[in-house]
Amino acid sequence: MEAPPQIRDTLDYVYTRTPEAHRIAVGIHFGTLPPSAADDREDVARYAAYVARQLQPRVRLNSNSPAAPLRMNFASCYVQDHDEDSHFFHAVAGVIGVADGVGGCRSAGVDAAAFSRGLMGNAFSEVSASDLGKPVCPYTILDRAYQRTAASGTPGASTAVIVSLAGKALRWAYIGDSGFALFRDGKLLHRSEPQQHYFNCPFQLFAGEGSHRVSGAAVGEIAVEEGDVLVVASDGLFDNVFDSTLERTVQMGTAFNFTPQHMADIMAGQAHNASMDASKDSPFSVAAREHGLTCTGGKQDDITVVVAFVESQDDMTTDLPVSRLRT
Ligand SMILES: [Mn+2]
Repeated sequence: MEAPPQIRDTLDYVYTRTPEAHRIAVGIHFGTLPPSAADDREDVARYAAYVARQLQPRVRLNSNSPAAPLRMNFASCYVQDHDEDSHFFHAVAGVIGVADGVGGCRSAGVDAAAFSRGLMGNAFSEVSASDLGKPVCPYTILDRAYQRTAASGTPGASTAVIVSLAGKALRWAYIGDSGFALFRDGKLLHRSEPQQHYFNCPFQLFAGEGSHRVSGAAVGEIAVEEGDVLVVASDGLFDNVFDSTLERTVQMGTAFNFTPQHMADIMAGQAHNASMDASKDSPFSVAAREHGLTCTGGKQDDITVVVAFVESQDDMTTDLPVSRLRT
């Protein structure tokens, strides 16, 4: 399997700094090993277990300054298929958005990327125009972005998720199966539950008469700590990569001091690998069979991955990243 070009720098970094067992354990073996070679290697399993043990319990560097304010250090990776995903992160406000244009519109001759791009472009400008000293409410941002996108007559439909860091809490609002996963000490702590009408038909936002579909958004918040790892992504990630693999990647990445960019690239690469592999099960194929469908392999799709490390604002070792809008 060829690796997508945008992740090759990260692969070079990882290949020169990690043992082979690490790469196999995380599922990074683009073009070098058949995926099946990784399955039964005892050294790989032992190695993965060793790394996982090192992370528990985590040494809490900020234990003597629990009041230190938090910030997020982000990066994103996008591997396109039909190029209908869109995303942003706003570094100062601490807000991430991911939207996934609904491909079903394509057959009707509609630009299936229009609504997702409109949503994220409008959400980014809403965040930029907000009082950056104050916490951002994801529901409000999603609602305003939806109103503006719908009012401009934008065609198509989209799922969307907005996540913000407000003090010590992570807040979210999402529609459909764009979502997020939060990891602490290398373990999945919280994961969004996709909203769908029926299998493979997610809730979605679109302009329509008298509609106000943002009111159906799932909203919530959870306390975060320094060292937590947040992954916000389209279903191109979550349908192709099992939570257990994401956990292993977070564990290995922590052990080897991956940056958010490394982690986002590796996760997107894993999803791309799985999406092109017709022989191995994916979360999508497992779910499809539970719904009585015949299905194996991954699901080809746009893959958007935004990774954010929750850091202490006292940690001056890294500059805050530059905000990004990808429409
Ligand atoms: Mn998708």
